[in-house]
Amino acid sequence: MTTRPERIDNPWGPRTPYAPGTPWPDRTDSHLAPGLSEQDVDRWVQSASLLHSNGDAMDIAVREGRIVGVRGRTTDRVNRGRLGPKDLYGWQANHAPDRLTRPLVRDGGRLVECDWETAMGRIVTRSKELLEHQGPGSIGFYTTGQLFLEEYYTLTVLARAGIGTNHLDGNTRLCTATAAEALKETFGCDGQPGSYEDIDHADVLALFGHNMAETQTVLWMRVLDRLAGATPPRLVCVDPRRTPVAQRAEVHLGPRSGTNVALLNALLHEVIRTGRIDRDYIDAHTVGFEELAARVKPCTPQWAAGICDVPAAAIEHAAEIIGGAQRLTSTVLQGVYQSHQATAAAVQVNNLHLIRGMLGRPGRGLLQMNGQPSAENTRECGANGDLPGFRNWENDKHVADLARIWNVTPDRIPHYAPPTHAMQMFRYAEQGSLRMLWISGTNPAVSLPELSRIRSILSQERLFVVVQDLFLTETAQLADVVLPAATWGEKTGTLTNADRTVHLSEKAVEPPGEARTDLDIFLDYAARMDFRDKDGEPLITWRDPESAFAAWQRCSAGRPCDYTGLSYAKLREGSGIQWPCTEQAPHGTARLYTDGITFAAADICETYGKDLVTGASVDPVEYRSLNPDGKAVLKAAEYLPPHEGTSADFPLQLITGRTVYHFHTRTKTGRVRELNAAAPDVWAEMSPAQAADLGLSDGDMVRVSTARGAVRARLRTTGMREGMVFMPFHYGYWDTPGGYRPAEDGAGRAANETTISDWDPVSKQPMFKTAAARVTRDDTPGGPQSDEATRGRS
Ligand SMILES: Nc1nc2c(c(=O)[nH]1)N[C@H]1C(S)=C(S)[C@@H](COP(=O)(O)OP(=O)(O)OC[C@H]3O[C@@H](n4cnc5c(=O)[nH]c(N)nc54)[C@H](O)[C@@H]3O)O[C@H]1N2
Ligand SMILES: Nc1nc2c(c(=O)[nH]1)N[C@H]1C(S)=C(S)[C@@H](COP(=O)(O)OP(=O)(O)OC[C@H]3O[C@@H](n4cnc5c(=O)[nH]c(N)nc54)[C@H](O)[C@@H]3O)O[C@H]1N2
Ligand SMILES: [Mo]
Repeated sequence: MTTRPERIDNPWGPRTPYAPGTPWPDRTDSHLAPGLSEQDVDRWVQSASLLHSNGDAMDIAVREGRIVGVRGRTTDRVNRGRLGPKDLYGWQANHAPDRLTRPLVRDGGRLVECDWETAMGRIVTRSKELLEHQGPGSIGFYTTGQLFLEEYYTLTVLARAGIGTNHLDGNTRLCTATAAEALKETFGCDGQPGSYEDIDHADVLALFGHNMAETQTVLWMRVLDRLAGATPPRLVCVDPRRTPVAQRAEVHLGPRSGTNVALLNALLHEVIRTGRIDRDYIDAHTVGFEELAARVKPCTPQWAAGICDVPAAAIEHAAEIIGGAQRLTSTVLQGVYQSHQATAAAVQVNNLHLIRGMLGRPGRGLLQMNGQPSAENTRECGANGDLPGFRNWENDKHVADLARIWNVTPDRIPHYAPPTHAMQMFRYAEQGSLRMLWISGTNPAVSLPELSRIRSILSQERLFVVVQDLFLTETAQLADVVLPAATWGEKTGTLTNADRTVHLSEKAVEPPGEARTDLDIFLDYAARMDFRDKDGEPLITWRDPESAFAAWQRCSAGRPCDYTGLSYAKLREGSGIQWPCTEQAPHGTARLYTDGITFAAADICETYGKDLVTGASVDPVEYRSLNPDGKAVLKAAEYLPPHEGTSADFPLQLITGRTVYHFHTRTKTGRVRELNAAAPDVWAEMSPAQAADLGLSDGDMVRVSTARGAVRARLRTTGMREGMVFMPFHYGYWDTPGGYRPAEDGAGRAANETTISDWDPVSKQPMFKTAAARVTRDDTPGGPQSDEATRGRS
């Protein structure tokens, strides 16, 4: 046995306890290549982590033109110097020997290396052919939450005003579409209300479907430090698994998956029944309270206990804690967003805050979390299913305003229907109306639901697939053109974390071989396509990150996500700054909605809202009459059972998610020794009682099957609900040890072989956390490693 690095065994490091209302103490974490000390570092280059949404600020250590380590930025508001395991070790993936260094094109069925001229030439020829013969709707772009703001903005302009297609979305659809939608439904507009500093003040913390300990390790360090200090906050956790968060909670509610709305309605019921509401706040700042109160009236804890299979007394206990809070901070993440009735449930957390007046003050923080490092920018820049600057596609004045900024006629910007969501884009490709799909910074052949279907869509002869990535991923292997991208540390740009903190990440080293930055690739394409504005001048006038940032600032001016008070120079002098940042608020803005609700008025709002059951749009006239003064909307929702219930064939509920050591499809973390050794292969989790019931025990090889497909995994018995099985979704096929692959009738390694093509009707976010499955023993040879190390921590 080799010894494991310290921060693998203890991801959160040592405690620095602190009391409420005092600043979070500093602690500077760093990791350098073996044998090096700080004296050996030539220079430190400012950056922030690209392996989660927390926005951990760090400096990159450079020696002889190579990255040799990282150190947390002690001055930064987000982490005060701390780094998580992926931050500390993840940079080594930049040096992976199998980085793509030259473009590839498909010739005679095989991908072969070529020069940029050939690769871009093919893309441009196909784009022009399609535009001429099939129109702009035949071209789609599927991007990510992992590029920089400058890159998304450029992509948005070239797709929406250059090509003129409505088919542009991000993998943020899989990630934070529900966060955006829930904020839009309640506040009329996207934009995180709270701040991480709320954790410093909170007397109650409530985490809904958020395994913060493993997915935002540095934010969890902040919570752990509060829990270790004087007058700690009380902690409520809602998660069917006994996660590290659940283990520290005063009340842990572990509902059946897909029942969040029932549970939240019961919490609302109790808070209202016991009169723990803030009438003045409700009257001044909200509409819809009577409907909400009527809707949750029958939702007693006993009623919810029957649906969620959680003791009624535990629900009452949680309601008492939440109802009694003076400074309530809540977070919501994938246990809500990727589960059944995603938006309806996320909105009920907003409602809890509104009826208690828990908004816009220190400790009164609402955080509809993000996941990816720059998901916020994908949303702001309109590279997801929205228009840039949180503009409303149904408001002609907003479209005209955008047309003015881009100097095009309004009809150039598609707004005949909502921007196409990712699952619909794949459907169009399946049906044949979409003929070119340009995928940047995402690996759908592992991360989308029902992989056999995704593979067959991407493999079609008639679909021209472009993939822009660092590696020859499972998706890139199916492409017609592969473009080698530069990444974090090799390019300059900005990224905005889950609490609106904007960081600058600077280029530290040269990218490998001929790899180019995503910005340069998009700019090159726009130039080759010769996109023009309405005066015949080039549509895109910027040439580098800083001028792209300036262009975005003009687009953001006067909108909620106003960047006009920021600059690269200002970010360089200091560290992270929260938007809106303007002349009036030059140091940024900690919290939104400190003086009431600001962006919900009909002529400002990003949306007029949707029906929480069907997703049907509310029309503008109805919105104006419902909400004439632009207040927050308290939207009630009825609990509905999950679409795919359990059955005799598939008796277990299947949920999928993450481990602390890996990021998504492991393209980076799987290539880092420390991280990969900590969790080298796929496993399935079950409670010991559930396993015993099936005649299985810890360490057995099992097959997890659903109506879509199956996965072979090693069984781990852990603390979680009975009747349930959990799998991490990180493992794909690029590094399959014995070459085991999903055969027609066999089982694969990727959890998404088993997940369902179904999504929330409101946010269109796929349901990775509600499916029905069967688990059986599987003794076929080969398959996941039995390495003790796969146990990691749990
Ligand atoms: N280590 C690591 N960190 C990451 C990432 C990573 O891949 N690895 N990815 C980043 C990204 S993009 C994201 S989106 C975030 C995601 O961060 P999280 O949302 O914290 O992570 P998940 O594991 O997807 O899901 C959270 C929890 O939801 C629970 N859950 C499942 N079904 C239900 C349900 O019906 N109700 C409730 N209440 N809970 C349920 C699961 O048991 C799980 O513990 O993490 C970010 N940080
Ligand atoms: N079953 C199940 N499925 C899930 C989830 C789940 O919980 N369960 N979670 C969903 C969520 S929340 C998310 S966010 C998605 C994530 O799903 P993906 O986005 O598919 O996962 P990643 O592995 O992060 O893929 C990012 C790709 O971008 C490449 N890349 C990294 N940096 C750069 C860069 O600078 N430029 C370019 N061009 N490429 C770059 C990486 O090599 C990698 O191939 O998965 C979703 N799928
Ligand atoms: Mo995500």
